[in-house]
Amino acid sequence: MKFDTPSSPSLRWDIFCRVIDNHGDLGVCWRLCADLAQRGHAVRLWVDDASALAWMAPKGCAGITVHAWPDDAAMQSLAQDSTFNIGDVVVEAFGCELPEAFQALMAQGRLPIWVNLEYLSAEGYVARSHGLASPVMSGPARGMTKWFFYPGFTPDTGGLLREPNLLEAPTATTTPSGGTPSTVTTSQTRQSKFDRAAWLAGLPLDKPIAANERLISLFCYEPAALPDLLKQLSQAATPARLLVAQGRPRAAVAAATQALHMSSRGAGLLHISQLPYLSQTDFDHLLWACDFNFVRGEDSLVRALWAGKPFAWHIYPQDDLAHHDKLQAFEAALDMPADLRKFHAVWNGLETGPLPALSRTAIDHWHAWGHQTQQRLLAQTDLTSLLLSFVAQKR
Ligand code: TRH
Repeated sequence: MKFDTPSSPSLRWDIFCRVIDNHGDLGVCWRLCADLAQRGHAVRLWVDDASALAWMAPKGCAGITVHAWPDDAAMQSLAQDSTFNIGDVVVEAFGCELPEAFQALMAQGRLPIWVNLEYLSAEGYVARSHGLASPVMSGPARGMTKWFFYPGFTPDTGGLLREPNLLEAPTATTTPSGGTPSTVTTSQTRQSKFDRAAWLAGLPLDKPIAANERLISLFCYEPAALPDLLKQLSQAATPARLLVAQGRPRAAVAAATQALHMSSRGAGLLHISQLPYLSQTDFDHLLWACDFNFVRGEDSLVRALWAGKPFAWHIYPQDDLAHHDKLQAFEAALDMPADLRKFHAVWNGLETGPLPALSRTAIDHWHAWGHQTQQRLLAQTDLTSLLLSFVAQKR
């Protein structure tokens, strides 16, 4: 299914997010909220656990207000508040069920466009299901329609989140008070303005980075191949710096170094440095600054694609092993080189070791693929633009 992208009026959005685990649910929702706000929309984010925003988005964002997931008491007072209006668009992220009392409010007055934002996948069902309607058959919103919006890697899907000024010179439409809209084009993108050396120098690291160190970021769950990676890097002939993200990666590295009887700061030419929690903006900077990125889940994968650098994806593991097909669909959709697929197979436990060498030659070889993939995806319309067009069609 293909949607046009007409310019859209400023809308009011209610976006609902439940944090199931880790950081991706909130990470994706916040990126969407920030992208919409940057385009002039007013966004209310309803989330059951907003605590991670303290580091993900410490400065907040103009145009977004964050609200606790409304319980019965909160819903009662909203229902009695004559100034409260449901947004033009209501997004339930990743199938989180909207509170019934909120659905009841939605069913009164002008009906909002109700969108279920799904998880990202390259599997075939995504294009088949993207944009489908789901009539609501029961409950207070009976008679309304919910629309399924699937992010994806091809033009027949909902695309990938990419805010306007990330890689493309943005075209902003401004309306001076009392005047007619005019179009202003700025030529600098966030990535082109990035000062790598200055940013790295500002990181609170245990040891300054040397010019000859290969920089590798690590954001993963608990890959069985992690000790193999550390051993390999410590025995390599060239120096490497592993920049380890907070949380599960830090704990996984601690367990791996202990099992290897290696210092927590590394061995040989490998130096391991711990990172603090970074804001999403600085997390992007980390990916742009490194020669190779280990990412996981959903949002960091997309940001690694936009970084245009080679990366390895630790896919979110599922009990029924559904992630095996999901990983292979991703590799096929993006024409991943065979040796990088092999690396992914071992990193994700689809095959047992040894982990292929993360050598300078391998990284250089995968670099071309990372750049081509970035350019290829950049040619496609981004998720927020597609969502705005979709909403405009349904209103
Ligand atoms: O944390 P993740 O593994 O998240 C998810 C969730 O587990 C979700 O339930 C699951 O379905 C999904 O994966 C597939 O990985 P992800 O998606 O990359 O989210 C991490 C977010 O945290 C991302 O927005 C980047 C952000 N982040 C920072 O902003 N600063 C940091 O320092 C770190 C480590 C992450």
